[in-house]
Amino acid sequence: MTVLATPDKTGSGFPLGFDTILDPSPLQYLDEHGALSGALRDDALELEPKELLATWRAMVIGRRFDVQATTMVRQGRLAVYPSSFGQEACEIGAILALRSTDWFFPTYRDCVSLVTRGIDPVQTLTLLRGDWHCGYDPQQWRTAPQTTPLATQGPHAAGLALAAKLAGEDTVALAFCGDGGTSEGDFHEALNFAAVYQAPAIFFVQNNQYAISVPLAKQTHAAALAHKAVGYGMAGVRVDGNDVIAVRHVVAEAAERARRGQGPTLIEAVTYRMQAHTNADDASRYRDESEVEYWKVRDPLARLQTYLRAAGLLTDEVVAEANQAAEDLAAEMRARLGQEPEVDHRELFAHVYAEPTPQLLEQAAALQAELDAEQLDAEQSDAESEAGR
Ligand SMILES: Cc1ncc(C[n+]2csc(CCOP(=O)(O)OP(=O)(O)O)c2C)c(N)n1
Ligand SMILES: [Mg+2]
Repeated sequence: MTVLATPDKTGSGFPLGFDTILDPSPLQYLDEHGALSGALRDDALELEPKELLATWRAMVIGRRFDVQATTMVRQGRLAVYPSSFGQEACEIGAILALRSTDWFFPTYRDCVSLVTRGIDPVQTLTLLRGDWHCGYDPQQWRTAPQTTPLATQGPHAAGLALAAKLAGEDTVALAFCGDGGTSEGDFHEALNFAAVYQAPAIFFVQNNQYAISVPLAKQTHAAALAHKAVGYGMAGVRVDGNDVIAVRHVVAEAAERARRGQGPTLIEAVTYRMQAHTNADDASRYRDESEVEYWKVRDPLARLQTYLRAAGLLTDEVVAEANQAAEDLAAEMRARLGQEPEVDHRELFAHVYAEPTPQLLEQAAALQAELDAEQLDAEQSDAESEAGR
């Protein structure tokens, strides 16, 4: 569903029919059986077979990364991991539609996107190991640190997009956000600012139906989150978020519009959070297994795979190579995350303010005193057990 293709300022009236507003059916290229669907049939497949295979391969690798990260949490090697299992069409399709010179503003759920951008997989997990920094160089990768405070990345993306426009660059800024994040003030301020200044920004909402335990019906009364674009006078589109070809297509189109000076786009991608919110959450307390089953058959990876098989593009060799690459990645994650990182506790206080406040200095001294006392205790009990031998 394209909510608003191009704002019509010529005086011919509101560019939307009410039917369009009330029809929230998402744009789709492949249906859940991997067969060609309706609306995008003619224009979406500008992707060469080589690119389709590369997209599929990135999904295989992204999924393996996700499964491995979930396992590493259970082993105590990661503090927390918000899984994006089942959201790969969004995580990967959106990134592959960007240029490497574009900026990306991810949330905590978007490690798979970072991996797809080419960032070292172990570095992408730095924050989730409990470190104070994001692990990679945001400038080098044109990827902001993953944000945990909901929707704060929206204004960052809007600001960067406007700065790029003023500098005469053709950079686009894409910010991810969850369905829950759309209830934050920051989300609306970002959209309004970007629309007023016609900033080359894309606001991509991964509507995975839940904000922790809060279902979409309690998040909004609107028929579609994409409708919010209308209120800000920007283009809006609702896409099947489990259809990677459709996602790539709408993001590429939004980026093209932004580069042509036609301003921001709001994309709502309809998908599903297959796992619990994080390992700290028990989803069975607030949703039915039948709902998960419904989405299982809409799996984005299986859908593309079926399509590629039927098209004769996916040979056994191609599958074997991708699976091997995914297993190599998982093995590397196990090996590198299995090592204890070198941690200097003083770093906790080092980068909070340019000049540390008296309170910070006091806390740093208290922690040091506690660690010194622990050390002394350990040395004394070592000496006692030595003497007792
Ligand atoms: C400003 C802010 N308020 C509350 C929270 C606590 N919180 C963390 S995740 C979350 C739910 C977010 O849901 P959604 O935006 O749909 O993203 P998802 O986790 O589904 O990807 C909430 C409320 C937070 N991180 N930041
Ligand atoms: Mg959500």
